[in-house]
Amino acid sequence: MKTLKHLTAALFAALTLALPHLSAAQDAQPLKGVVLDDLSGQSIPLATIIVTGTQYGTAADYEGQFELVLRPEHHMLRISAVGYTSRIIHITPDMRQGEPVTFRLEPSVLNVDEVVVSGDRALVDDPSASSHNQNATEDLMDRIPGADFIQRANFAWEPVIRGMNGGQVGVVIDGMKVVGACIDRMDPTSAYVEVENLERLELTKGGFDLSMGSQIGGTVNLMTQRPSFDEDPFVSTEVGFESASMLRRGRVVAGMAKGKTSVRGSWSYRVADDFSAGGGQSLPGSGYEKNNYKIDVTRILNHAHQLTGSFLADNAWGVGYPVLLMDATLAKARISSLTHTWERHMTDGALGEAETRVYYNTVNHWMDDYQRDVFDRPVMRGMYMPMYGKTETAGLISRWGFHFGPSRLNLTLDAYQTDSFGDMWMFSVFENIQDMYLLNLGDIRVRHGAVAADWSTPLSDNLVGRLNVRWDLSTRAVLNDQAVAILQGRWGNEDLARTYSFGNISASFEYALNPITRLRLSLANVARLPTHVENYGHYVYNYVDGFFYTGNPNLKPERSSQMEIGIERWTSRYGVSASVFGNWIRDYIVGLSDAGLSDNEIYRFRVYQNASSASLVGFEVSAVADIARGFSVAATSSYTRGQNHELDEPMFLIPPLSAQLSLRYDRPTYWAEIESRMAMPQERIAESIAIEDVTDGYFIVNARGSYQLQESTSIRFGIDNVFDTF
Ligand SMILES: [Cu+2]
Repeated sequence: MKTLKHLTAALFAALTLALPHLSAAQDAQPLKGVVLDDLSGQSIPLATIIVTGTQYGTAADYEGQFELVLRPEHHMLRISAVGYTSRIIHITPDMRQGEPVTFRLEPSVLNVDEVVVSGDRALVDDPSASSHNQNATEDLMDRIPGADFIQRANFAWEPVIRGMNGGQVGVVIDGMKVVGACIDRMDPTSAYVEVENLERLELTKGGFDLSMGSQIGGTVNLMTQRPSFDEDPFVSTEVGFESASMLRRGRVVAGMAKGKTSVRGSWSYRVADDFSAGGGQSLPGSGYEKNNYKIDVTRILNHAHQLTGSFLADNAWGVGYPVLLMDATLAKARISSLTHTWERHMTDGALGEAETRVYYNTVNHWMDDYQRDVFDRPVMRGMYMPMYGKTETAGLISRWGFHFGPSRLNLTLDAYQTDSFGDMWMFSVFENIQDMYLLNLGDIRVRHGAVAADWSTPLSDNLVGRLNVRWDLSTRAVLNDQAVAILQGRWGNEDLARTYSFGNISASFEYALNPITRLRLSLANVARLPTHVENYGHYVYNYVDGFFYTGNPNLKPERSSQMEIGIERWTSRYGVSASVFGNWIRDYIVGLSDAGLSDNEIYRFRVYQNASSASLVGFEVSAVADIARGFSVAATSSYTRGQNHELDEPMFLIPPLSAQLSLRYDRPTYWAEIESRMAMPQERIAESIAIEDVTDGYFIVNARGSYQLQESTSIRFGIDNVFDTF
C-alpha cells in the first residue's frame, strides 16, 4: 500500500504524435551559414537555428557554422544563442546558393533568460532550458534561477522574480497587457496561456529592460506561436497523465499554408483532482478543469509585409484554491490582436524592422465559497461571499528597430486603456443579519501611454553599452458614483482622478574579458505605478495577512535604484553564469493599519501606503558542463534577502536559498535525466506586516526521460518527487 501511494504521488507520462512531419527533403537545398557576434565579429558557438513555428532546426558547431536542409519556398529562421538577442531572419532563395551566409547576433547586454518551447533539445547547454515536463506555462520558468512562484492552487501560479511579485513584475503576452480580473490575484496573466500557445518565453530580472513596461522586479514576455509557411499541413497531438493530481490532459495543434496564407490552430484540455503534496498528504479542494484554444492566420502581403490575426480563448472552472477563502467557479479570458510586421532584408537602410499590434482583451472571473464550511472559519464566519470581477483592455504596441552602423536603436510606443470592475455579496446564514453588497472596484479606468528607447552601441573593442529610457503617463479615475462616494468617505471630497507621469532609466555595460568571458554591469533607476487595486480597491481581503485593504489614491509610484554585476563564461565544455544584485526601494507600497477604521477581531483593516524604504540583495549562479559523451551536468542556485526598513523586519514572501542539480544523458532518439531540487528553511519572516510562518527546507529528486518511438511519435515519462517527500 505504501508503495502504491508513493507511486500515485509522482508518475507522469506524455505521448506526442505528429503527422505528417516536416518534409524538408523534397527539392531540398541546404542553407550554409555561420553565426557571428555583430560587434566583435567572433564566431558564436552552439547557436540554435530553428524554422519558426516548427520543431525543425539545427545547432551551429563550436566555430559557429551550420548547415540546414530547407524546402525552396518561404523561410523564417530564428537564430538564438545564450547572451545574445534572438533574431528572426527571412531566408530568400539566393541565400542558398553556394557560399555560407553570415548571420550576426547582437549581444543582449542585459541578462535575459530565454526558454524556447519548440525544438526542446536545442538549448540543452543553457542550464535553465526546460526540456522536461511541459504541462503548464509555469513549467517553462521553473528552472530559471531567481524565478519562483506563489502557489495558491494546482495551477495559475504567480511569478516571483528576485522576491518581487504582483505589480512589481510585468507579465505580458506578445507585449500585450492582459489584466487579471480577480482582486485576490487568483489569475496572473500567465494563467491564460498554455504551452502549445507558446514559441518561447523571455524573462528579464530586475528593472533593466524597459521595453515591455515600467516595473522594478522583472518582466516575463510570453511569446506565442505564429503560423508557419515552412511545413506541410500537419496535425500534432499529445496526451498526458500525471498521478499526483490524477491530471489528464490532451492537446491538438494543426496548421497549413496555402500560397500567401497560413493558419495555425490549437486546442487543449486539462482536468485534475486533488493534488498530493508528498508524504501521502492530499490537499483537499485543489482540483480544476480548463480548456484553451487559439487560432492565428497570417497573410503575406508582399516580400516585407505580413499581417497576422490572432484569437485566444482560455476557460478554467471549478478551480480550488486551498490557500484562499474561496474557489474560482469560472475564469475566462478572450484575447484578440491584429499585428502588422515589416522587415527589411538583411543589410540596407537604417530602419530594419517594425511591428505594430492592436489588441483587445476581456477577462471575467467568478468565485465563491459555497463549497466551504463557513460556520467554522475565523474570518467572515457564517457568511457566503460570491464575488465577480471583470477587466477590459484595449491597446496598441508598436516597435521600430533601427541600425546605425554597429549601433542599434529600438523605439517602442505602448498605449492601453483598462476598465476594471469587481464586486461581492455577503449572504449571512443567520436570519437576523442582513445581506450586504460591496463594490470592490467601481469601474476603475486606467489610461496609460509610454514611449521607450533602447540604444546599444560598442564603446570600444571589448565594451558594449546599452541604454534604456522610458517615460510613462498614466491617468486613472473611478467612474462608478457609488464607488466614488465610498472612497470620498475615506479620503475626503476631493476628485479621485489621478495622473502619474514619470521617467525611468537603465544602463548596462558588457565587457569582453576575452572571447569566452564577459562581465556585465547594469544600473537602473526605475519606478512602477500603483495597481488599480492599490489606488482604488475597497474592502479587498488580503490572504497574506488576513486584513481587509482599502486603496489609496494618493500613493506615489514605488521607485527603485538597482545594480547588478554578472559574469558569463562559455566554452565548448562548460558554461558558467553568475550575478549579484542589490535593489533599494523607496516609497515601498505596503498595507499599514488604517487610522480611519477601527479593527476588531474579525474585521481588521489596512490601507495601502508608501513605506519609507526596503532593500533586497541576492545572487544567482548557474553552471553546465559536458562531462563525457552525451553526459552533462547542470546546477543552479539563487538567494534573495529582503528587508523592510520602515518596520525593521524581513520583507514578506521572500523565497529561501534554493538549488538544483541535474545529470543528463542525451542521445539522438532519447534522453534521460535525474534532478534534485532543494531549498533551505526560511527563517527570515515578516511577523508584523504579514503573519508568516517559518518554513522547512526540502530536498526532492525527480527522474525523467523521453524516447522517440518513430520519426513522428515520442513518449516522455518520469517520476517527480521520487522519495515522496512532503
Ligand atoms: Cu478570484
